[in-house]
Amino acid sequence: MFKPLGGLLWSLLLSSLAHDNAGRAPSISPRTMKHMCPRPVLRDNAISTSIHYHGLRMLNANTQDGVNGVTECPIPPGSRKTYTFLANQYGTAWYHSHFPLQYGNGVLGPIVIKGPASADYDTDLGPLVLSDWYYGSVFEIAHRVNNPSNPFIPNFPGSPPASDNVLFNGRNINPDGSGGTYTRKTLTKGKKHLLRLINTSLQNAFTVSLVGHTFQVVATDMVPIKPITRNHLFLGIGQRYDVIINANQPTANYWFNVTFSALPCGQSDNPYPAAIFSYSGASSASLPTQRGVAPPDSRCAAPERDYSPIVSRSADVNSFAPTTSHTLNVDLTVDNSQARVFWPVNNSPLRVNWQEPTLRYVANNTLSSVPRSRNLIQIPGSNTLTYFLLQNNSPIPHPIHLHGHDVMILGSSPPLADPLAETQIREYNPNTDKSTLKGNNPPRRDTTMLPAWGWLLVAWRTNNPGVWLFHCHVGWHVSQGLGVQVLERLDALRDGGGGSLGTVEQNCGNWAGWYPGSTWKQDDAGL
Ligand SMILES: [Cu+2]
Repeated sequence: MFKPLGGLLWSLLLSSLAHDNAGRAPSISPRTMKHMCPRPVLRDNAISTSIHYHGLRMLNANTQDGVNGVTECPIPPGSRKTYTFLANQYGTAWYHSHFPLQYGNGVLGPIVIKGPASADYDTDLGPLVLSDWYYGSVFEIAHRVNNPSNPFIPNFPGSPPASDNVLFNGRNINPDGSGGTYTRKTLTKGKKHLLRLINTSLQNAFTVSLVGHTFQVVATDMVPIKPITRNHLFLGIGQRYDVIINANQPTANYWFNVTFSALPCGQSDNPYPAAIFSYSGASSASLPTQRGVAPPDSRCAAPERDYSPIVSRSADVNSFAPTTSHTLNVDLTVDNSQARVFWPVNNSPLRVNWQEPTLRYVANNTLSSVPRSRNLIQIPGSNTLTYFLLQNNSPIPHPIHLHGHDVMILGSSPPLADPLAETQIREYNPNTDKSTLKGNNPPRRDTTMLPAWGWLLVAWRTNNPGVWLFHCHVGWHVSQGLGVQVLERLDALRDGGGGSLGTVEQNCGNWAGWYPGSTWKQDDAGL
């Protein structure tokens, strides 16, 4: 049974990951930071949690990935867990609860690991966290999203509500004008400013633009790229961009605008979500005067093809041929017997068991008894490329996130103008689609969009032993089953290549003692 979070006390402690003496460097080089120990501590008497570090690869540290039911048991009230890992990337990431939907109630935050950038800048403005926000508890809203007979959009089972607001670093004015404050960032005229954009939403995808200015993009998620200038940027859920803003306009205040696609990847009841970028010297009491022009509809997709990573990786696309075991078919279904909406993958909605994390099966050599509902896929090879083709048999686009890796985005079908008017998937067709694939240094990131009624082809190298969640980052959808677990390099994982498997049990005893008497019972994917 779901319970609202209202009135409960949270204490989430996370030591800063910023490395304040690692400034810019003239060229890209890896930096390694040791002894980073984020310490989320839950003090609460009614609910568990599990903290995931979105975008951090957890190289050889799968046991620290923070996914309840996969890499650990949930952290019950009164218990604690210290996550320990080597931060071997730099850039912009975020942490969030992987307990179902919980991050939609605010259990999230940005992570910045400072390092070099692929273009020069003067000032690091830090993160700008963009989040949809709902006045009710998302646990309560979930009842209606899951109920096929009472959807938020009539006759569309599973349709979610529009967000009540959009927050910028946790703040905004109330859309009805009754209170709140705009988030402001300060620009210095003549200077270049690095800004770290993060979409931490439960459901909303955003297009962002800054009136009178452009964005020089230098990183996609945690992958530095050759600098490329954009007038506006689309951010699916979980995605980040590091951008440089050149303050070359007259001293004034400027709107930083969020706009939405007309397609089904997010709407808000705030018609004009915005923050304010003020040149130093401009009146901090006044609002910007130029409202700006809305960018073209994103169609829920980023034009990612031109993003060229600085560190090149390539995949052989000519020899790619779809296989049943590496094709993931995504559907929207209604189970009338349960009166529930599901998002199954290959006809199976994912459901983990909090009491039986998948890594326990690895440790105990009992993988043959893993139930079908865990959607566990063991992939072959060691340090070889693995390919996955995703096919979306629905009109809803999905932000697809892989834990433990950046994926090469080899290709995807073009976004449709009006997917709700369509009824047929365009499956990947080698005869016509192979020539559109990009294998030579393709865009690379940890989250990318699966188009409505279309396909997405990604690849990664099996160089990180672990059980990695591969899922849609719409909170509703993963809770309704849209995900699989990928088991990579089992032998190395058994030998401690993902960290000591003994740590998997750390909170399981406490959790098993608490859960039977709690009023909170798993009734979804558990993620
Ligand atoms: Cu989805």
